[in-house]
Amino acid sequence: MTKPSVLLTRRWPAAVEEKLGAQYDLHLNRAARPLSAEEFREALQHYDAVLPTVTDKIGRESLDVPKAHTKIFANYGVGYSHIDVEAAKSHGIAVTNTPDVLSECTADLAMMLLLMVARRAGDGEREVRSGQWDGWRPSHLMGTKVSGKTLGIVGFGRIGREVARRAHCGFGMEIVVYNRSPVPPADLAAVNARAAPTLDALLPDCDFVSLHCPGGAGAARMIDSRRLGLMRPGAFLINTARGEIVDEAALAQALMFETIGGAALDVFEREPAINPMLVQCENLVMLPHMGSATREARLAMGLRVLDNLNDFFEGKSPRDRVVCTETRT
Ligand code: 8YV
Repeated sequence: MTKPSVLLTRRWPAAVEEKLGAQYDLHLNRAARPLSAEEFREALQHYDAVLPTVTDKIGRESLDVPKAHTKIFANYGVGYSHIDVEAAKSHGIAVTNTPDVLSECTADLAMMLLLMVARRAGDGEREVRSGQWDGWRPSHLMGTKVSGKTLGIVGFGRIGREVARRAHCGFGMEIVVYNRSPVPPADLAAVNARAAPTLDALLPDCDFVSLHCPGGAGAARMIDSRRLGLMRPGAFLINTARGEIVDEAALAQALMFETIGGAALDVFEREPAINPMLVQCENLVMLPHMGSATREARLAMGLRVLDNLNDFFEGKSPRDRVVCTETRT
């Protein structure tokens, strides 16, 4: 039996590429850049499976082929707002993602950003490296205490829960949650959290707000200038979810006029482009989309993709199916 052909749109950790290569007819994109829409359309005519990442914008243009040969997009990552799932479905292409295996590392990074912005770690690091530090003084780089403060979690899925656990058990923070669907009381009780009825109700109650909801058109600019205005003066916004959730121009304005205390971002509206207004903001920490960037998580994500592919090509329903089409027999 011939092995299904599989295209990796970017290079993955070597151990995963090796495992994929042992089971599938593996093709690698050796260029260190994402595929263009034209290259993507070409790939759809040839490969049984295409394994994309967040840098592949799989919208109508990339899917504009009369008939796709590809049967599955097995995405390397939990978020899939870069894939037009309706268009994929109309071609009969199944879509899977990689939940669970990156939740802890992404939550660790969210906590790191929260601490960095509150305690001015970026300012301090820049000062030391540039040789500008002229010694200890009582009012030098004073930040904001984290322990015991109130943290608002927007989106109480796997990552949001891990952040709540760290913040509550490790830092004694009070947790307030806003989630689109009701959260079971036991899940709230696990971190002594209370649920806010709306996002607008959560924002004024929090010293820190951390975003953990899915991106996509439905969430676009959910945090806009009005909602930034509902945050406490001195409060901090943390985004490790998706860039489109925050109106960056409105955020830059809030940071410049110091209507909030600061922000920390791992994701951006037009990655890897950074809004030049954000670069001007001193009370902002920025990282290059590295929430899941640990050897452990990236390996586990790859193995999870492999699981999904194996299920799919064995005719079973993949465990992480987000778009359902009939499975291959
Ligand atoms: C991934 C992420 O590295 O999983 C996600 O949704 O944002 C990142 O942790 C990225 O998506 C890889 O494609």
